[in-house]
Amino acid sequence: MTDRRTFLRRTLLALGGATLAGCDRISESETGTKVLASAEAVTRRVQRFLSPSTALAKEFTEADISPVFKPNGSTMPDTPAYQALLRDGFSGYRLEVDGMVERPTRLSLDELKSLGTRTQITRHDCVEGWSAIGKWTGTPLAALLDHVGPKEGARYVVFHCFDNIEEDTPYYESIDLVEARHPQTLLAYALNGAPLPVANGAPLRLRVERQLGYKHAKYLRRIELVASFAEVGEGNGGYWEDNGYEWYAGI
Ligand SMILES: Nc1nc2c(c(=O)[nH]1)N[C@H]1C(S)=C(S)[C@@H](COP(=O)(O)O)O[C@H]1N2
Ligand SMILES: [Mo]
Repeated sequence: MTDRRTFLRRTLLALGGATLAGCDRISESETGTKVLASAEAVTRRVQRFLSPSTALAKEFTEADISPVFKPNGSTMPDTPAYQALLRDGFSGYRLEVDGMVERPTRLSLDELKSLGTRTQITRHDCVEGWSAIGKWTGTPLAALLDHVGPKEGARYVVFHCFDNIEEDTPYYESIDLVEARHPQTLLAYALNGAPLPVANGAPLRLRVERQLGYKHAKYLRRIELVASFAEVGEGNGGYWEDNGYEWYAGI
């Protein structure tokens, strides 16, 4: 039994690797895009097989917490909407939740907190080659999904942010509903026991612990449920994905 599983895992890994190795060559052709998309689907399935959708990312102890949690990307959104909220200490903040949901809503931070809360100490890995361990407190995204009721056919959760990462280009990200319902996927409002600092995404940011840093959208403005993210941004599921990064950024 163990041998068969090991064999199956190795085969799947090899298959995923082989498919991906051809990426550079095939991406130039028009069909390349489709092949690439399916290669990524293979990676995702292989990864889900190796670590099932319920597997937890490693959690650490208080002693492991990094003295400084390095801020990266946007660290002070300069949009008027964000600046106005910041001036009032985010008292006027409402998270918008809409798209393919039964009960679209706008929630204050207190209303969000009342849906449930969880604290976890995890390691954040950025593609730029640095990591940091932090203690995050937030509302499980699953609890919010239960509150709004995804409609039949909804497949992805899109996170729209307050910051323009380039002039007139807002940061955004997306994950699928499996990742969204994972117990460690949080809408975090605190870091290391204090309200989330502006540099790290105040007042609310995503934690999606089994994926790389750029998936963890900061400065959440609006959460939208969709059947496909083809119509959002440039259609690849996130700002960095529109610039060539992979949509599924499993660690
Ligand atoms: N809205 C928004 N979210 C973002 C980014 C950003 O520039 N804007 N940068 C991403 C990247 S690349 C990383 S590594 C993390 C950094 O989170 P931190 O600033 O708390 O370290 O946020 C991610 N989420
Ligand atoms: Mo990053």
